[in-house]
Amino acid sequence: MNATIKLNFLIEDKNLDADLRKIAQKVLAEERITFDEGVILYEKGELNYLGVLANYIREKRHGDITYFNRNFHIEPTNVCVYDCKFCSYSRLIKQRDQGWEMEVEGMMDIVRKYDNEPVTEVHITGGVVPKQNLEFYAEFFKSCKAHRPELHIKGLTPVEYYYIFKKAKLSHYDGLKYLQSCGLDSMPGGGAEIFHPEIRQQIAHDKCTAEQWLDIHEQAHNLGMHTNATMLYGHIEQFWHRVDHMERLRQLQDKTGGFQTFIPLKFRNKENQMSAVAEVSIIEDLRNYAIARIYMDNFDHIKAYWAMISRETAQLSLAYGVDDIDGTLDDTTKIYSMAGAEEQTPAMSTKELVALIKHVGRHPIERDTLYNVVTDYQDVAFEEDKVKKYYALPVVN
Ligand code: V47
Ligand code: SF4
Repeated sequence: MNATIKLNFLIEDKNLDADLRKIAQKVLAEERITFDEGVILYEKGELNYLGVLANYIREKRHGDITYFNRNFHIEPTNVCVYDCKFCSYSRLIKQRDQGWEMEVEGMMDIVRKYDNEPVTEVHITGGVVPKQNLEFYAEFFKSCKAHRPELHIKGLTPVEYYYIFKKAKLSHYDGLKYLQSCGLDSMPGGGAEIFHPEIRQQIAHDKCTAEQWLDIHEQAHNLGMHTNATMLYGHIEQFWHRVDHMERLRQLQDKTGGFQTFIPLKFRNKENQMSAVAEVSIIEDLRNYAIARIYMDNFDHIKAYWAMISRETAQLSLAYGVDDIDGTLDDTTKIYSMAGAEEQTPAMSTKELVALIKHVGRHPIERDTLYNVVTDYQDVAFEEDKVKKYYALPVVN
């Protein structure tokens, strides 16, 4: 059954709650849902209902297309001046002997490791330390571009930039403009956590505020850069805090149009100061992706970060609004493995990613950071033995 028929079926269901029917009608009419309706979705929306709405929007925008990219990560340090309660990965300055702090040359060694690989993006993020300052990143961005000009640098978050620009006595706009001239191309979505101060104060009390995070993205957009946005969910926040978070992003997107992708990040509870907080279920993950797809009507893409939620959940998410499952990557990212993610050494080849997407009836496309098509894999066949590792879940629709 196609997605439109399913949505109409649902709207005609006499047993459907009146609020939920109204929201479904709005989705069919392509009308924006309100803050209160966002909360209603979280409070009353069952998985099947949310899946029908989110998949309708997903297929209307992208059909079966599912994007991924070929990237690698550099985490310049895991030492950090901040003390986020959910962070399993960082070490405080006083414990810096237990962590790592790279020099520009060490980062360039990682870049050179990929010289013969067809990667299109380097994703850089990590902790915040005084010596990795404006000059440090300027030198790295310049060296990276000198070595491999076409490699897209998706680098650092407002958490790092707020600290670096304050020390350098530069405005957000001037700091970003300077680093853009050194080679910075775009910004990943990290550091957003939950914007509302009631929660932010408890989980990330000493890093940049919501307003500072949003302003740095706004200035990046003003400079013509594209950026992503994340939301760390499933810990001590309530549903309305998630809606508040998405609402702030939706408003900035109305203003600038500079966001590409919204990435909900599931809180993982291993070895951090919030280990007593239970993780939410996979059902809640899927509900959350679906509500994000419905609420964020001005975001083109919803991404599931497979390294964090497992390959199987990433496959399932493609029926709940997600159209992007991030990149092929090496074990260079430690943020999730240290927090208890299923993937302890997250690495997936292009063949594996393609198989994963095809097994749930979707159409794999390798993209670059800006969603230009690099390779359409729909009709590319790989050897069977590479795909047998995964469950072949039922084809969607
Ligand atoms: O900001 C840290 C999160 C983020 C935990 O833009 C945790 O393409 C869950 O932003 N449980 C960094 N999450 C990663 C990130 C990202 C990832 C993939 C793609 C993109 C993109 C961005 O990781 C942090 C924080 O929100 N995080 N600790 C944890 N225990
Ligand atoms: Fe530092 Fe980022 Fe960890 Fe917070 S989440 S402690 S800013 S590395």
